[in-house]
Parts: sequence; C-alpha cells; structure tokens
Amino acid sequence: MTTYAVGDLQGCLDPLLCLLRQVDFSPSRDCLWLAGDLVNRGPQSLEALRYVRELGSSAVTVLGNHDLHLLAVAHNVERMKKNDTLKPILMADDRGDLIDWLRRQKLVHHDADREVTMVHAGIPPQWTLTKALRRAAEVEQALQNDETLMPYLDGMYGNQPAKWSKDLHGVTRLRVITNYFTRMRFCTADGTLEFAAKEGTDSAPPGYAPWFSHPNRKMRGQKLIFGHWAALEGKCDEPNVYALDTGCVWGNEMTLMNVDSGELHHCDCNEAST
Ligand SMILES: [Mn+2]
Repeated sequence: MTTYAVGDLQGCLDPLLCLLRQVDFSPSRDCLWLAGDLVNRGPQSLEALRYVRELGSSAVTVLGNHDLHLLAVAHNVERMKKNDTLKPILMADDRGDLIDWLRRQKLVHHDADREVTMVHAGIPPQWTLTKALRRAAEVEQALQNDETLMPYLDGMYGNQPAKWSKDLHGVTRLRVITNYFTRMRFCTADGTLEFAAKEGTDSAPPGYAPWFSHPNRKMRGQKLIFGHWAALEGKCDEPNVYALDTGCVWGNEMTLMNVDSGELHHCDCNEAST
C-alpha cells in the first residue's frame, strides 16, 4: 500500500490519470491525497470531481478556494465569473451528489501515522498543528450543517480581517480561517495576510514573506504538503514543506508525490491532453 499526493487538478483529469498509470496506482491497494482545487479553469472539472468521488475511501481531499467557490455558485450565493469552467458540473444529472460530497471534505488533513499534514494554501506561522486542526474543524462543521452552510458561504468572500484574533466570532472568524487555509501566499510573522501578490517568492511586498518561511513558524520541521501557489513551480526551500501545485492548468506540469518515499513524478500537461 502506497500513499500518493497530487497538487491542484483544476479540471485536468487526463494528466492525473497519466500519473496514476506511471505509478501503477490501484484504488483497492493505494491511497491518493488531493491538495484541493479539483475544479475550475481547466477543461474536465466535472470528470475530475466524479473521478475523485468514485475513489471513495481511497482518496483524501482538502478543499481549495475554487472548490469553495463552486459550493457558493451551486448554492446561488455567488455568480460564476468570466473564466470559470464550472457550468458542466452545474448542469450535470449527478450535480446534487457531487456538491453534497464536496461540502463534506476537510480543510486540513493530518495523518498521525505518517506525521504528515496536507492543506490547500498553508498554515499560518502562529498556529500549531493542534490549533490548525481545531480551526479547520470549525469551518468543516459550518459547511456540513444545513443551518450554517448558507450564512458561511455568504460571508466567506473578502480579504478582511487580515489577521486572526481569538476574539473573532461568526462568519468573520470563519472567513479568516478559510483565507489562511485556502488563499494564503504571503503574510507577516504574526499572520497578517496580503492577497495582492501572486507571483513567486521574490514578489513579497515589504514586510511580508511566504507563509512557510517565517523562522518563528510553529509547525516548523513538521511535514506539510500544500498546493495553490503555482508560481512557486514546485520549489520550496523550507525543509519538510512540499509545494505540489506545478501549474498544470497553465500548460506546465502536474506533480504526484509518493508520500512515503518522497519520490516525485511529473506529467507534461500539454502532452497528456493531446
Ligand atoms: Mn487555489
């Protein structure tokens, strides 16, 4: 039994299937972790969502910003944006099952045996693993409860407040947690977020740094897998932190990591889709 982790699919299923063939992945034997953003921008969002759902307990998914956006659009809380490729999901016969499955996925996954954690964007410097799991559970509960789902989705969008405080409550509190786990790239040492910069680590605004590079980061040294930040091109100098989004949907490649051995496999996304 081997555990693999893959970066953002963003509606690219063929490159994933190409990678799974490369490693002879078997759903009855192996496990696939997905670092979120299964859907949007790419051509096969519906197919990707169906594929991962059908893997059942052989797959572990954490939610990304695009997955949450799909939930908001499907519940009529937000409109589709110009470049969204979510329509086939919304028109599908099994739309209800797919959306319901998506809202039951986690924001942070921790494997205690392997001592590895996975999240879509990152974990802010000021949070320990215990804190992160507790905060993630708050959002997971809000998503899964019929009474809180709509207020949560409705209050989810926005860049403020830029920093966590334990005194925050309601949808504002859930928004900051969501922004850390699903949208963060740069922050200050105390976890103040900045969303304008989206390029590589060189594009840090003054006073800010990549979330993983702060020397006082509480989870420093612990193994952490993330996606979301395609401009890193899979490069992350921080020991034990693995950047798996290598920009497949932008014509680069998709990366699959053997979580047990650390071995990386790549698929050229232009080749896979022709
Ligand atoms: Mn993302």
